[in-house]
Amino acid sequence: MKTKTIGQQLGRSSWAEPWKIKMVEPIHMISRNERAVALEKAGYNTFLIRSEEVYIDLLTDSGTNAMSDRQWAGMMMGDEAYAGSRNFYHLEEAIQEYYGYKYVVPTHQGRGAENILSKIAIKTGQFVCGNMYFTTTRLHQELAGGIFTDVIIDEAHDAQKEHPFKGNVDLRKVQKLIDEHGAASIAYICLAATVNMAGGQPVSMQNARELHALCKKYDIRIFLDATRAVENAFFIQEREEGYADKTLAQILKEFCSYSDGATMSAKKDSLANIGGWLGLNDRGLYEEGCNLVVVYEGLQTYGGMAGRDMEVLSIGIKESVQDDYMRSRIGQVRYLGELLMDWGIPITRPIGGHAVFLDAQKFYPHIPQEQFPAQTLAADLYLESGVRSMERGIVSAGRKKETGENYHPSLELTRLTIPRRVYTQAHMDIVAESVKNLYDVRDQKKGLKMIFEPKYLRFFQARFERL
Ligand code: PLI
Repeated sequence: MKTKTIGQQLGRSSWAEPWKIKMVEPIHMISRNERAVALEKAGYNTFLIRSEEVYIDLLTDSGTNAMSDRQWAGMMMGDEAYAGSRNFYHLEEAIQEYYGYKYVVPTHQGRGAENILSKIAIKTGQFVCGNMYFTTTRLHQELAGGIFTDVIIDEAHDAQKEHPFKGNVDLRKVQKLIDEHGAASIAYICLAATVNMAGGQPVSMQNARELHALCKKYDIRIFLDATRAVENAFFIQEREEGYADKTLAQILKEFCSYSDGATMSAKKDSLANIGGWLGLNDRGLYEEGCNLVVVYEGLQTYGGMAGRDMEVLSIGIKESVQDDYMRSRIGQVRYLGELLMDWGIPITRPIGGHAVFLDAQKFYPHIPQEQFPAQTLAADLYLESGVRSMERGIVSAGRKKETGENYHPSLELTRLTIPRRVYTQAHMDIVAESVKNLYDVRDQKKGLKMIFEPKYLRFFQARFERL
């Protein structure tokens, strides 16, 4: 693995953001007693805590980005016509230019695109291969009658294993499925870049290229989950032979060229607070997508977004592929991760793109997975410090569609997700110190019991009690 530190790439010893702050939003910390009340009221689920009760909010990087002055200016240029808004055409042009897809169906956010793609591209009983699952993505695939099959490399299931491209697809797993069931049994490959549930781990260009060649041979389509594909491009530039001198924009375009289309949650990479799209190269599929977008999202020229949202997005796409921006983005995530590693705190390795994932099974070895160690860790971190994180383990994994049994994922993680352009290095210091303080008293902590479980995506609304 060719690794240069962020500082080395910049020719200096540290990294810094290529922007300065123009507007601030006050935050404050409520008392420990108040946090204890808030946590109990929220059923020990950090999704159910009010934002005002949070000090540093690392729940998610989704829709939590700070916009640039250009994006705020773009908001004033919203064309709020019901049909044919000029902002849609700006967005369409930006997607065509930077992601390379011919046709664009706008949606209110990523899962809107997942719903439409699943409905138009999956027949009941078909397999949908993925490089690990994502919660909303798998649910839409299953609701459309698909059978999700994990084809990520084995290394991804071990939080401690070092691998430069832990998000890679194991082509032998795809080939085996083809050999056993035939290519027609596979609806498509859902290729996520970078892999959220594996710890923000990237896919290499070589892997995408080889997957494309394999799928072409058998006439199987590949749809990219492009939600964090620019972050993926950064890792290719940093780690893969032949890409150090290419721009992120060039890498992104090549990466996308190995797919037939993409679903996008623009609330992440694209530096917006809302939005999504489905990109397609096939005219027939696009027409089917247009049929459904008017049922679930809105007209094919707004798909649930206001004109101003689409303008913000088209500007955000251009800002997201700026190399110096992305270096500082990943640099901040790495800064936090390295502090934690220096203190011997177990995290998923290598440090990924959008978040630092605490390895909850190693953090709380005395709490069995049935007692939700990652959920417990998220609750305890909030209680001790006001820092909000999120469970990415057995609660998020949910139940098997066929048997109703719990999945038992090998990864039991608590995610410290870094919003883009929002927090400073000093905030990262506070977060690291908070985790360290909790780590020092980890033996005293007890697990949780689930007392309410919703039917779908239970991690959002489930409630717990302290054991
Ligand atoms: O939250 P949406 O509907 O805009 O996007 C769904 C979605 C799809 N793919 C991936 C990889 C995601 O990470 C994703 C949403 N992620 C959230 C909300 C997160 O906190 O990670």
